[in-house]
Amino acid sequence: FCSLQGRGALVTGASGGIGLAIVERLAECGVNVCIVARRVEKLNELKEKLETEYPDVTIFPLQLDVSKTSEEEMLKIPEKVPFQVDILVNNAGLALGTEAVDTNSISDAMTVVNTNIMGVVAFTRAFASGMRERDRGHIVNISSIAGHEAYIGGSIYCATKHAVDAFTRSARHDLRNSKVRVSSVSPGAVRTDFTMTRFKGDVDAEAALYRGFDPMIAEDVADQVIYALSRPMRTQVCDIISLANAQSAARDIHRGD
Ligand code: 8X3
Repeated sequence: FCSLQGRGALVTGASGGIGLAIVERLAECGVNVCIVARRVEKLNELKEKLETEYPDVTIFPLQLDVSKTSEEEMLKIPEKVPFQVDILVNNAGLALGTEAVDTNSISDAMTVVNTNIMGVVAFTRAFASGMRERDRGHIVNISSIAGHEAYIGGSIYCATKHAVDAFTRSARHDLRNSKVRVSSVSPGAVRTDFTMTRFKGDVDAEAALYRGFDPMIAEDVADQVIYALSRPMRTQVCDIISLANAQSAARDIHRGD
């Protein structure tokens, strides 16, 4: 199942949630991983933990905030990584608030747009050129069911994930004349710190969203990423859409209480 040993990957948003689970699964598969996040302490801890657990694997921490990185610096990242990156997982993303379009915060919206869209654009630009040159590579964008649906209070987040979906499909067009593959993974309800960030620390709102059903966990999404990466070269997984068992749409959830 896991035929990825010895390869090199870069995962953004690697310090927690789905990103962390992806890094752990990649390391378990023998993949060297460049782990990118804004918080460097978490990255150093993760490096130590995974290199102890998987002595044959190199974990390379890279502290970076896309919104504060120049184009020149972005394009230099591939040279900084001590192994060739042929797997790029654009995972970093967030939602901030659930306000309606007439009351939401423009600065929060800018942060979400920058991370969710510009992060994907910038990392893809930085790594896709080398992938094309080597005629080898796989870009996996972590999207969301919000890339396929729009729901109350989700305007900015849903807009950014629709953008990720369109960008992923255009990238597949642009790279069709190379062996570089482009996939997205679009999960519904997964329980991670994501929702606490979205609700800005409102514990009750977080608990209410996950009340009475069994959400997916980060490892479920990591398995989907490994599935897409480990298909034979002739196959390009386009998008994996998944929902929690009790979910039939982003905000249609059967709660058994
Ligand atoms: C987050 C999942 O359902 O809140 O990507 O859009 S959802």
